[in-house]
Amino acid sequence: TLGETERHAAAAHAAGLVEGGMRVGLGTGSTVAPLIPLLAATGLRLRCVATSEATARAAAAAGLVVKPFDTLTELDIAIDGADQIAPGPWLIKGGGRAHTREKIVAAAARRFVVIASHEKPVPRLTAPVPLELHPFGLASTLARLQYAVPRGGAASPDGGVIADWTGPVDDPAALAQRLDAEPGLIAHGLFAPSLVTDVVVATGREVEHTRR
Ligand code: DER
Repeated sequence: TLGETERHAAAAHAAGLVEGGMRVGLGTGSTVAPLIPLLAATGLRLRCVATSEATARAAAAAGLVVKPFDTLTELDIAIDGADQIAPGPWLIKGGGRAHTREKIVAAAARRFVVIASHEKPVPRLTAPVPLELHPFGLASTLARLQYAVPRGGAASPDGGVIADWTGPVDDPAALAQRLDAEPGLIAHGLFAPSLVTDVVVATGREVEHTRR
């Protein structure tokens, strides 16, 4: 399908940025999925950390060396998808419930490369913004964040409750600041421009790579 072609093209472009010996952060989701076999096929000696159990399993199955999450203090490169990419670039991530580890990995990486198919760039971010809320005090957190709606389903592997901010996202910086001030919040899915070094968007087979 067009989506598969675009996800593969973006992933293949990002795989070309990875060099032997690198410490690589692997994101989570369907755009990262084709990246994993492509990285394995390079035969390069890599040390990877995964942002979810699903990614860890896929990477190990492909023959990549996956290290425990916190054994690597700094990463040379991290590659991940996004739900939405707005000018800045501001991202919304967390559709796959992995944004807490994804943000930690993005922040630990010297280079954070976002890979996306053509529908991800948007003129402005819109709800939902994924949240991970601490289970302790959940009721009081939800009372304060009146737009936060628990998503249901399994808790995050880190024990948090996945919820979604359904309110306005007109000013992502202001919303990120408000969410960061919430004691019961573990992480939110707004990724600020300071985290992102490269955006790789595929439209058909055409890849546009924007570096900051
Ligand atoms: O949940 C996540 O953060 C994913 O990385 C998401 O933002 C992108 O998932 P996709 O590549 O399946 O669209």
